[in-house]
Amino acid sequence: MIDLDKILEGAVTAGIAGHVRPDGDAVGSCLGFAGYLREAYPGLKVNVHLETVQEEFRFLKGADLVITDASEDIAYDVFFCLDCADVQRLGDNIRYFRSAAHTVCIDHHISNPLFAQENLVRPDASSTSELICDLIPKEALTRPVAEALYLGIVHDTGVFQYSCTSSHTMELAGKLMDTGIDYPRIVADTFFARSFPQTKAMGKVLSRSELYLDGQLILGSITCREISELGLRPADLNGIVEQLRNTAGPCAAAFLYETRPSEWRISLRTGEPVDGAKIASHFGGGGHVRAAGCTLTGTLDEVTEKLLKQIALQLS
Ligand SMILES: [Mn+2]
Repeated sequence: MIDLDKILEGAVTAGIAGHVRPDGDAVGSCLGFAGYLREAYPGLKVNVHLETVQEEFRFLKGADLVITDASEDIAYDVFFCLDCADVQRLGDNIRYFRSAAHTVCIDHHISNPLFAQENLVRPDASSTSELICDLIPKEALTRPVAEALYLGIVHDTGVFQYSCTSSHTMELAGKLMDTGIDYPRIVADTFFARSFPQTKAMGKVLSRSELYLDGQLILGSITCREISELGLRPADLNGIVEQLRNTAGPCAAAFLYETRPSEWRISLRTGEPVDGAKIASHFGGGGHVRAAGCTLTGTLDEVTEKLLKQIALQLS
């Protein structure tokens, strides 16, 4: 564990940032942590930097204060980098990491190279939100902080479903529930709810999905043109790879979405014997054994071919 009192001793400003295309865990851990620091260290000026905050997360306390453009020159006394498997995942906010006097990384990705001056990296934690919850004295947990952390844990565990969920995760989630948060609403409105265009996008991907490698891989894709025709952004495609993975038979699911012409983001969800993190890091990406991602360039056929080759290596 890191010692927050020691890290923040004498500090006047603290910056917190999560990864690009922030997901529930990135947003939840950043806002939960910021909420706690603002309450526990009243003299400290705390800023949160995130590329964007999705509509469904904006009810969280402090979401309206998030700085989304990285144009301002700020040199923080302490800069916390949350849920980032590597420093590049900070995107444009990397400038605040570079200019900070002291840097701290809090993360749960197994591929994390411990890139900050101080690192709290635990691959056995379900989420960065779980790590933040561990850091905070439980008697200091307030409802707004608990809402943010519960949201983050819910998103990274697939509502306590994935194998990253431990009994410790459940204990912490129980402590968060005890603050009186509306947990059914958090799950329904931020995890399961989809807009109509999102439902259409999911239908498109699922109906065109194909089996490869003797039925051991299911693969679905959508082009950037189709994404923009539906009025969606790549961030709106969460949940599709999990639906592919629900298919009985294949031990791996891949969802390919084109972020700009000929650039494909690949989301992997895998079961034994396929190690998604290994495949993703082969292509310069990262993630977890069961959930990982990377970016490849080329035509859909070329990208699919490259991916199949790597998965086939693990199956043989
Ligand atoms: Mn995470």
